[in-house]
Amino acid sequence: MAFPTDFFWGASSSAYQIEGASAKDGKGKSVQDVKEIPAELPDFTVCSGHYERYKEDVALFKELGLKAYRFSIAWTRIIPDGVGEVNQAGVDFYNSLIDELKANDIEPIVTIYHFDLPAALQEKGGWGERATVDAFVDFARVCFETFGDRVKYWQTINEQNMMTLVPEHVVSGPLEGYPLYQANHHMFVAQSKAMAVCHEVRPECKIGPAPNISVNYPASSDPKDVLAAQYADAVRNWLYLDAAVFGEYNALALDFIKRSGYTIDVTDEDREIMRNGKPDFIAFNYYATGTVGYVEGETLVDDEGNIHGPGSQVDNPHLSKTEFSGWWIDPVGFRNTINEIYTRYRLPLVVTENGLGERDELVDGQVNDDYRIKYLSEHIAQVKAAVDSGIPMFGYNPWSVMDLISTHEGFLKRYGFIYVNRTNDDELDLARIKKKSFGWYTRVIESNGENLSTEI
Ligand code: BGP
Repeated sequence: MAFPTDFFWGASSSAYQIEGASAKDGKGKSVQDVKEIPAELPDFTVCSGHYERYKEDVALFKELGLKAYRFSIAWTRIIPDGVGEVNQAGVDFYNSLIDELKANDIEPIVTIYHFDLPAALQEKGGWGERATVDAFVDFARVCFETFGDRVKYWQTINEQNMMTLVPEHVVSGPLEGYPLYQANHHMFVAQSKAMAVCHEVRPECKIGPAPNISVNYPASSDPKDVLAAQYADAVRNWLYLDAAVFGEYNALALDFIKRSGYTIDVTDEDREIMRNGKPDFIAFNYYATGTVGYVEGETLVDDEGNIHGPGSQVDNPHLSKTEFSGWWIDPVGFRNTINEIYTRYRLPLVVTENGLGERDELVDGQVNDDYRIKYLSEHIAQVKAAVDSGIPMFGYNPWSVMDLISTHEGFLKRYGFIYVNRTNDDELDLARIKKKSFGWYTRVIESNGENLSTEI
């Protein structure tokens, strides 16, 4: 088998990280705009300047050879305070972007919500409040009605699992007293409702969740390590996909939540909503596997069977780490993850993020990112192996299409095929410069994934 001829070779971004223009044309503030940013990092007023330059950018995406582009819609551009009137200028922007993509035969794959909750909703308790569920579903409905004639592929919520496991990243203000797993539950309900609304409003459209999924290996064949890894996987991964696909709580994850002292109020109506909202596919982001060991005292499961945390991560002697972040590099783990997801859920899969963030250097007008070429080549080879083994995968959208603001390091850490000429403290001219990986990815796409050679 080979990649299907209509495989979505794409690339990925998110609104708050790429667009800039964070207060323009009636846009409201999101939690990203109001959160405290360390002095050495840029805020989100400019980012990559994509809001103004989207036409030039889409022309570059076309030259890159993209068949798809995965991006998100800023809730605060469409409904500035999270609820209420629609901001026409925001609608106009996404209409133009989508039309530009379609005119260039690039399929839009749209995330409804990527880490940028309206600040006005956060002030009222954010996802801790049931009112946010209704606000999200109303926003999603506006998206389906307004853009669904051209956007066929939708994702509900980007990395809900990371928002729950690392909440400081997406919740502005103090976390003390934040009802973590109740907020998480509200996102489940919101997601299921949005999937049902999508099918009702636009039966021809497809929709799915977009968590960050990667398997956890047991540190050894010691059954206790295996148990710890099972719990870690349940809490990190399967909780989110079981809720999206089966509309049910994963038993091990629920056990963990309860034993950790969290309470969740789940109503009969919630249960019904979760059972009725079904995804058409699973979108997922993959960066690095984990390895979990049973460590006496600070472990996931102690001798009495008590669960203390999402696992004690240990080193994996078989893998190396990325230079910048120290994340494990594990292409085969990508395939392990794909196999595990498909075996559990039997839905078509699309990769919505995967990639290498490094400190790219612009030297004589060029960026020789051979390390990224190697990383991507090895990871795409595993997608190919998965497709060869019969798993229905319909797209690969590495992070990121161009340099943009990373979640913790601004422009110090870059992922793109296109270099954006700016630093953290100087916006320079925002010129777009094709990296070496740009030409390499073009060739990959032209060969429909057959030519993965790193020589270029
Ligand atoms: C994912 C997010 C993206 C992106 C990416 C890279 O978790 O969905 O928004 O930022 O990770 O992470 P970072 O920017 O921290 O390197």
